[in-house]
Amino acid sequence: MTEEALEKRFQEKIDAEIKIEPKDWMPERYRRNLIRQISQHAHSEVVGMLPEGNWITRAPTLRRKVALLAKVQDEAGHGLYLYSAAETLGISREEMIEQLLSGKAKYSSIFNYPTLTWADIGAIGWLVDGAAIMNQVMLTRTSYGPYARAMVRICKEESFHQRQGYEIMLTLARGTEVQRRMAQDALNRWWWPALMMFGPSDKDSVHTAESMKWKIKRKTNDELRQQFVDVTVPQAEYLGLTIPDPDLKWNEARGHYDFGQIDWDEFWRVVKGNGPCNHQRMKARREAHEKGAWVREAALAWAEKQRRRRQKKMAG
Ligand code: FAQ
Repeated sequence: MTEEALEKRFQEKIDAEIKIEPKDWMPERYRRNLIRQISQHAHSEVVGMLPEGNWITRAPTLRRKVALLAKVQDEAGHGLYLYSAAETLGISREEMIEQLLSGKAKYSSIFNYPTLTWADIGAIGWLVDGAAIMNQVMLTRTSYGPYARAMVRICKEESFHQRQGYEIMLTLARGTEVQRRMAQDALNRWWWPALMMFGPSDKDSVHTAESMKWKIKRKTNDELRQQFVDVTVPQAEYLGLTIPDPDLKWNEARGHYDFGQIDWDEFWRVVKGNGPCNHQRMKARREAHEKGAWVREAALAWAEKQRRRRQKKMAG
C-alpha cells in the first residue's frame, strides 16, 4: 500500500471514531505530535508537584495536610501514566526526562509562578486543576487509545483536586477579613496565568489545525479558555471574590462572558524560561534526578536479580 493510501485509511479510521492503538500504522507527524504533547503533559504533572509540595509541611490542619499530600502524590501518578502512554509511541522514559532536564521539552507555564500563601493552594486547586480538567475532559476522547484511557482516570482524580481547592477558597472567603483578603490576593495572582494555560490564541497556535484534523484535540485553545471563563465566573461570585479583569462582562448576544486581553508577552517570557520560578523549578528537578540515581540503580539491580532467579528456576 502506498503512503498516500495508508494516510487515507488512517484518516477514515479517525473520522469513524476508531481509536488508534500502538501497533497500528500512523503518519510519522501524528506520532511526533503525540509524543510532544503527551511528554510535555507528563512533565507538567511532575513539575506541577513542586509549587504545592512547598506547602505540605505548612498546611494549617492535619486534614488539609493529608488531602494535599494525596493530591501531590496523584500528580506523580498522572506523570507516570502519561510517560507510559508516550512510551507506547516508541520513545524511552530516559529520553523524555533528558529532554525536560536539558530544557528542550516544555512544561506548563503555570508552574513557574510562586505559591506565596496558603490561599495559593486553594487557588491552584480551584483554577489550575479547574483549567486542567476543562482541557483533559476533551482529551478522554482523543484519538490515541492509550492517551484517552489514561485521561479517564486522571480526570476523576483532578475533580477531587478541584473540589479540595474550592473548599479551601470557600473557607477563607467566609473566614476573617484577613483570610478573605488572602483569598482575593491569590485569585488576583492566579487568574491570568490560569487563562494562559490553554495556550496561545488560535491564530497563533501552530499545532491546533493538525491536531484537530487527527482528533488529538477536539476543541481549540480559545474554545476551551472561553468555556473555562464561563464556568468559573459564577464560582467566583459564589465565593464573593472579584475576578481581576475590568473588561469581564456577560455578553447576551454571544451567550458567553467577554474578557480582557491576555498579556501574551508575559506568556512567551514564561514559556521561554524566564518566568518568576523557571530556574528554581528546573534546579529542583535536576537535583531530584541526581539524588534519585541510586534508587534507579537499585531497582534495576533488583529486577536483574529476579530475572536471573526466574531463569535458574526454569532451567532447573
Ligand atoms: N505552557 O500550537 P500550540 C495540570 C506551547 S496539567 C507552556 O497551541 P498545542 C495538572 C506548545 O507546547 C497542565 N507551553 O500547542 C496539574 C507549543 O510548543 P512546542 C498541562 C505552552 O500542543 C494541576 C507552542 O506553545 N496540561 O495542570 C503552553 O496544540 C495542578 C504552541 O502552542 C497539558 O499539557 C503553556 N501553557 O496546545 C498538575 C494538557 N501552551 O511543543 C499539578 C495537554 C502552549 O511546539 C498541579 N496538552 N504551549 O515546542 C494540550 O492540550 C496542548 O498541548 C496545549 C497546547 C493546549 C497545552
